[in-house]
Amino acid sequence: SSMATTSGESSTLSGIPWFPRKMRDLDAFASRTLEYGAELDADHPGFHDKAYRERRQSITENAKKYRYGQPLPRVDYTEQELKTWNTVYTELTKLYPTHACKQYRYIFPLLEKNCGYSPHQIPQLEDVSEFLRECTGFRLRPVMGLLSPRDFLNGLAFRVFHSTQYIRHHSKPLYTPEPDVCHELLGHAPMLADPDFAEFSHQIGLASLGASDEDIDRLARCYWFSVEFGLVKEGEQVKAYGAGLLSSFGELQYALSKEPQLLPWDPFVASKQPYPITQYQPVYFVADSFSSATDKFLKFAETIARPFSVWYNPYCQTIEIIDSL
Ligand code: TIH
Ligand code: FE2
Repeated sequence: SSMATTSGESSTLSGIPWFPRKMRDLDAFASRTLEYGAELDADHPGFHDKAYRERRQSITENAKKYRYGQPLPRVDYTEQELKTWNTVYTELTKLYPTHACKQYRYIFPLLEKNCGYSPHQIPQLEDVSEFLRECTGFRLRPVMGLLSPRDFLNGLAFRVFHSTQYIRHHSKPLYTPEPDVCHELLGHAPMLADPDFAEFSHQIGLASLGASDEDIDRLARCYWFSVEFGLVKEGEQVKAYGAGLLSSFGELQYALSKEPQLLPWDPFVASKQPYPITQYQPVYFVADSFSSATDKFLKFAETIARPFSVWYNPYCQTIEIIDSL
């Protein structure tokens, strides 16, 4: 039988890693960030720049304080930050017509019209989040830096996308190894407005709930080779849909050059494929479409051992557990 248990309880299922059961449970992630999160690594271009570090800290403090239901913090960006954004925006928008997938090209002008996307202003997460909610039910949530793959993927199960709000260091506008507001708003946000892509992302999130550590690793690699660095066929051509490409002027060109190796999207292969995080990817996976990428992903997700299945209840914003043992 398929009896859903009472929704929204944060009770622990014995032997299963904890996972959020209701939207408000995501508040628990706020203080847990990794690596570049609270303190910058020594080889980061901003490491020795005291003013940059302080600025970043004042932005991430608000992300840390954020709780479910509050409006997302607004940031009054400085002249220098706007200049960095202007460079990134100006260079990338030259490439989108030839390099970005058709869903991206369709949505981008809508963001210009509705959310203040322009070379002269950094859109506010709150405005973009509201727009996404109307398109696909996705919303943004501010985050200090990198979350653990488990927390980050769990957020997707609620159609919540955790976004940084600070900007990359002005010395290196065209590539950064870590997420920043350019990466979130130019890379991720436009794609999250597409219903098929949103569904694909949601399914990765659902598969991650209560998964073992090994399965989280496999899912994180699937996520990396799709949502972050995915390519998609468009007739005879190949275009980018991965956010890490759409936010990097350098890597976007490289990905569609003859240099990297391209493989057909196969989550069974992608889930085992290692990858570098501080340089261009040697391997990319090419999907036929987002709906076929989702079908293939769902076949893969069946191999994730879990003694229950889950369903997202969008009316209550809760995870329902079905056939729990
Ligand atoms: N490399 C991307 C950029 O320069 O915008 C940022 C990231 C991609 C993947 C994780 S962070
Ligand atoms: Fe990302």
